[in-house]
Amino acid sequence: MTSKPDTPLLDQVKSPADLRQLDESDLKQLADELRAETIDAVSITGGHLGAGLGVVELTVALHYVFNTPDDKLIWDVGHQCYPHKILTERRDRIRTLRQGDGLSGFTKRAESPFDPFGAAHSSTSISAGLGMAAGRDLKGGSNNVIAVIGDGAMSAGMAYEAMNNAGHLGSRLIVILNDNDMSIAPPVGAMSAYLAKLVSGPTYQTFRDAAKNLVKNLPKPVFEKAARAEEYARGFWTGGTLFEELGFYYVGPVDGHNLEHLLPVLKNVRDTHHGPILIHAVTQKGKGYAPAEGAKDKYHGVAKFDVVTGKQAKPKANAPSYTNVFATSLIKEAETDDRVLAITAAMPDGTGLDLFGEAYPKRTFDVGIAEQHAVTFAAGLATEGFKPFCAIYSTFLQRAYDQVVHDVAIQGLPVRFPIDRAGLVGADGPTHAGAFDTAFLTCLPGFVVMAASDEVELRHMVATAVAYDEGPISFRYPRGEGVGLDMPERGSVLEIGKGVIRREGTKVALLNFGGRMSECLKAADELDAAGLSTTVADARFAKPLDMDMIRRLAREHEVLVMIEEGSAGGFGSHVLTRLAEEGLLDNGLKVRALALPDAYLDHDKPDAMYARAGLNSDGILKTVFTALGTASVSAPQRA
Ligand SMILES: Cc1ncc(C[n+]2csc(CCOP(=O)(O)OP(=O)(O)O)c2C)c(N)n1
Repeated sequence: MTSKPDTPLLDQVKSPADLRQLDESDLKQLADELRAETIDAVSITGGHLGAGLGVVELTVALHYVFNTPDDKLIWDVGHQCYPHKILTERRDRIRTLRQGDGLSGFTKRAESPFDPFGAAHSSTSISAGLGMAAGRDLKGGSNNVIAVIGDGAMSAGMAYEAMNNAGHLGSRLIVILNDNDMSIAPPVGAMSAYLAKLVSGPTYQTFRDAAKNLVKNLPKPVFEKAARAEEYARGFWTGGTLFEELGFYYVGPVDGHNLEHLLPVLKNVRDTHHGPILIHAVTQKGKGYAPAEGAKDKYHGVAKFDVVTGKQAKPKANAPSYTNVFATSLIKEAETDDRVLAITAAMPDGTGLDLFGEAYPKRTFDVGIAEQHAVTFAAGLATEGFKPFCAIYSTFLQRAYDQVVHDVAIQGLPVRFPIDRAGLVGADGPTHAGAFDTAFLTCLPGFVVMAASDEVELRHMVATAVAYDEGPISFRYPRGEGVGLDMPERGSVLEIGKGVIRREGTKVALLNFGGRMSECLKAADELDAAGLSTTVADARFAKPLDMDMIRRLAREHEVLVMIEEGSAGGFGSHVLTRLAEEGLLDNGLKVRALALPDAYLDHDKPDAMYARAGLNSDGILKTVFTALGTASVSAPQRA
C-alpha cells in the first residue's frame, strides 16, 4: 500500500490485514501514530495507560508478522490491549473504553475475534495458549499461538504450572515475556532479580544468531552435530536459562521498542518449527509519553488527564476512601500490638498497605502477584503466633480459595482477611466485581464474616479482627470513599455475631449487610414519608448471624428485606435458611433477599450498575412495595 501524503497511516489501517499491506519502513511512523492515539483516547476515558504505551511497537510487530486472528494472540491481564484494540477494527469505539455500553478495558471474547481469550486477572495466558496449541494439534491445524505475559504476571505460580506442562507437551507455542521491570509497583522477588540479570548480561543474541545461521548452512549430519554444539554454546555463554530448563527455547533479550530488532526475531520464530519458544522482550512502561515515563507507577491506571501537562483530573474527595481508613486503622492498631503484620499480593497502593509499609517496613510483605501463596504464607505466620492481615481484593481472593479452605479454615488459623473492592467496582467491569466472597466464605465452618456499612464500622472491624484470635475472620468494604462521618481515633472491638439497629420502625424492616447502608437509610426516609414505618438494621456479621435480632425483626414487622452487594448464596440466603428452619416464615411474613443478579454485569459507572442490579434505594422501595402489593399507590408519591 502506498501511503497518501499527509494522511496519517493509522487512518489507512482498520484491521491487521491493512497493516500487513504497509512497507516495513512505514511501521515506525504507524507505531508513533498509534501511541499518540492511545494517549489521546485514554486522556478522555481514563484507564490503563502505561502498560499499553510499553507494547506499542510489539503490538504493531505482532500483527504485522502473524496472521491474526487465525494466529491467536493472547494478552495476559489484558490491560495493555488498547493499542491492539485500535488496530483490530475497534478504533472508532476506542473513546468509549470502560464507559457504559462501550469497549471493555480488557480483552473480551464477545467483543472481537481478535480477542481469542478474555482476561483481567493475571498469569493465565500461557495456560490458555497451551490449551489452544494442544487443541490445534489435535485438530491437525497449523496456526500460531502467541501469549504475551509481563514480568509482574510471571511472578504467579500459574505461569510456571503452564510452562512446566508446555515443556512436557512440546506443542508449538510462542510466549513473549514483556519485561518492563514493573508490576503496578516495582516488582519484587527472586524472579525479578533473575530477569534483571539476564537483561544486563552480554549481548549474546548476536553471537547466537550468527552461530545459528552458520550451522543452518552446513550439510545435515554436520548441522545436527553443530546444532547440539550451538545448544551447548548457548548454555555455556549464558549459563542456560530457567526457561530452557523448563523446555522452552529462549530467545533474547531483545529491545521491544526497536522494530528493526523485533521484526526479524518474530519472523524467525514464525518460520522455524520448534516446540515452546520464549522471546524475552525488554520494554519500558509508559514509553514515549514523558509524564508516564516519569511517574512512580508509570501511569499504570489513570483518571482523565490533560495530554500536554499529564495532569490527571482526580475529583476532590469528600471523605477518605475505605482503603485509606483500613490502612490508617491498621497502623493505629499495630502501634500497640507488634504481632500485627500485613501482606499484599503486588497491590501495595491499591490495598493501602503502602502506608502500612512506610510505618512498619519489617512487618509488611509484598509477595508479588501470588494470592495463593499470600494466603498460605499468612497461615504459616499465624502458626507462629502472629496476627497476619492478608489484604486481597474480593475478586483476587477467588484465586486462593483452596488455600483459604484447606490452609486456613480447616486448621482454624487466625488469619485476618481485609477484603477491599467488595461489590460492584465500575469501569473494570465483571472480572473485577467483588461479587462472591460472602457466599464463598459464609459456607466455611468456623469463619467469622463481617461487612462494613460505613467507614466508622470499618475502623471497628479492624479493631475487632486484631482482637479476635480464635480462628479466621474477614471484613469486606467497598471501593471508593466513605460517607463522610467523624472518625473515632481508635476502633472499638465489636461483639462477635451481634448486629445493631440503626433506626426503629414498626412495619418494614431493612436488614443490611455492607456498603448499601446509605441506600437503605434513604429508602427508609421515603418509606416513612409514604406512611410505612421502617426499621433499619446493620447486620455487621453474615457469620455468625445475630439470630436474636433477626428473630425480632421477623416477628415485629410485616416485611423483611435483606440487602447486600454480593451474589446470591451469601448473607440473605443464610438468613432465609435460618428463618425457614425456625418456622419464622410460616406466619405470613413477607421476606425478600436483595443481592446481585445472576448475571455478570458489564462495566459502567458504579451507580448505574447498582441501579441495574436493583441495589439502590429505588430498588429497595420497589421491592417493599411489590411485597406489600402496593406498587401503584406508592409510585406517584415518589415521583
Ligand atoms: C490475579 C491478579 N492479581 C492482581 C492483579 C492486579 N494487577 C493488574 S496488572 C498488575 C501488574 C502486572 O504487571 P506486569 O505483568 O509486569 O504487566 P505491566 O503492567 O507491567 O505491563 C497487577 C498486579 C491482577 N490483574 N490479577
